[in-house]
Amino acid sequence: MDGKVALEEHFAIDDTIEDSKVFLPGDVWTELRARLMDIQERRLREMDATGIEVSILSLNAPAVQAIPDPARADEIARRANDYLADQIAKQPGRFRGFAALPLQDPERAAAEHRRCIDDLGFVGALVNGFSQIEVAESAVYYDDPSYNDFWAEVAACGMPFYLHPRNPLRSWGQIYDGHKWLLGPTWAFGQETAVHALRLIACGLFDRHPDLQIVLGHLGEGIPYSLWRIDNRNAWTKSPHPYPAKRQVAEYFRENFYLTTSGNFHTPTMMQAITEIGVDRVLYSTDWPFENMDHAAEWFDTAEIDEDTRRKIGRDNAWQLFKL
Ligand code: GRE
Ligand code: ZN
Repeated sequence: MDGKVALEEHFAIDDTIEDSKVFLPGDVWTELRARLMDIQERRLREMDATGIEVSILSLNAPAVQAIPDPARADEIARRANDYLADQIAKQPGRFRGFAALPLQDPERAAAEHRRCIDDLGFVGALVNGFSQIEVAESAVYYDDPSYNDFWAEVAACGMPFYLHPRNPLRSWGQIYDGHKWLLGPTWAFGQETAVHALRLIACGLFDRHPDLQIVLGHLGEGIPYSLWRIDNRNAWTKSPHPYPAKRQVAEYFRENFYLTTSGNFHTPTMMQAITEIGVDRVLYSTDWPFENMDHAAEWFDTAEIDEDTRRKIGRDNAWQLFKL
């Protein structure tokens, strides 16, 4: 299918490139490094070859979220965002941008968000999970009340917020001890991000901002498969553990979330996502350069779905959501 839009597509700058090395070291690193640092050459050729008209680009992970010093996090976020804006200006018809945000300081993050949308023309933000703040051994999630004003700013600007994975801190990841293979995209990314998304739902964020839209990759980080159980566990007890939000988790999930196909090129999983959240809330993505654009396209372009559905997921939903 031609004219696709893809929105979990990463690049790196010198200050952040090393963050990606732990995931694919050794021989593959040379290749991954080159893929991450390139924007105008191979990336564009791959987009042409796989029918992607527009890529919405975002910084690699965890990058800014893993810089405990708030001033330094702000500096790197601004540097990455300025670099991205320059790159987009070379191919404005093919590239758009998501802001990297220094959430170590909610006020700075809100200001950078505003700058990226208003001055740089970005179409939203992509944040790599929790932020480490002041000390490396910290993990702050964005349901914390200190982010109330930040979220008000994001909601007011009307552009989506992509909650992208990162690994748990090593000191908090005992469950993975001796099973390093489960870290990253195999399992830990999804678990970490799904819990963060559920925290946002439960804290009442979407009661305060009913129009706020969150994007999750990887066809929903496992949530669609668990959605019914999240709301219906121990249904015989009249009041299981309460949370501040007013409604059931599934209601927010269906009104405040979009899911992308990044790194999850499997039709039954996509059908499950469509069944739970609706065809208007699923968006094509690849997760380049960690996944291949040709693997994504060969799957998606021939998946057994009707052409209306392919068009919506491949292009129209994103076109509308990001006001392209
Ligand atoms: C990603 O950011 O999407 C990613 C990584 C590392 C490994 C795989 C992956 O940062 O998808
Ligand atoms: Zn990704």
